[in-house]
Amino acid sequence: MTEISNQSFADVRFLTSVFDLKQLPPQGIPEIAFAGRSNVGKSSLLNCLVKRRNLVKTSAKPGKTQSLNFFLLDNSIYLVDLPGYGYARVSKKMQASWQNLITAYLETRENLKCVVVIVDLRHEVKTVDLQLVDWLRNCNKPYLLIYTKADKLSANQRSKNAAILDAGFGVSKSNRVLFSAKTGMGRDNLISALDSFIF
Ligand SMILES: Nc1nc2c(ncn2[C@@H]2O[C@H](COP(=O)(O)OP(=O)(O)OP(=O)(O)O)[C@@H](O)[C@H]2O)c(=O)[nH]1
Ligand SMILES: [Mg+2]
Repeated sequence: MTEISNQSFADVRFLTSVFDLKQLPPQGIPEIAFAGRSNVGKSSLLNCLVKRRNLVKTSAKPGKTQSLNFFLLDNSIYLVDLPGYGYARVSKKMQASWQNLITAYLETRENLKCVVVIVDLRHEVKTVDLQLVDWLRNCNKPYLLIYTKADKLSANQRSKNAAILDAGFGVSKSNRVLFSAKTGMGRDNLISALDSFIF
């Protein structure tokens, strides 16, 4: 079995972009999906996790990732970068079609071991994020909350904001990770949390 904590990340590659459920790769190996609002830093977190600067395309403009992008780690784990939700400047029709695709994907994918829900540590709980977390709870889907962009706050402000988010989402410290893709803060905690979901 492959533990993420044992990875050198020498073998990680882009596999495929999925725009339609029919295009999903076979389910023989565990899968971890990365979800969150547009521009929150999903793709950056993935790059940081696999120690690549530009494996996953990131952008200062929201709405960069528009399909389910599958990456293959050591031929043994799928990492899936999801399109961001809640970006008002994408047409309603586009938003609805992404939402349908993401929901259908999350509902049907049996090898999905964990949905990593990424939120911005600087912001209060957003309704769309809470809706996703509640929906995952109702479907009994394992999830992990990440509070990212921690580098943008002082240590003091970090703990204050984290406590507010903990209360808003109804999670304890052990169910979330403070993270920064910029400094790598929280990367080790993220990896051990993911390993606990895979096994
Ligand atoms: N300071 C700081 N900036 C970050 C961090 N994570 C992401 N960013 C910046 O936030 C912006 C968006 O990052 P992406 O990783 O493209 O965000 P995304 O969630 O994949 O966005 P979409 O694909 O559009 O939904 C980029 O300008 C990143 O450099 C972080 O931890 N710290
Ligand atoms: Mg992205």
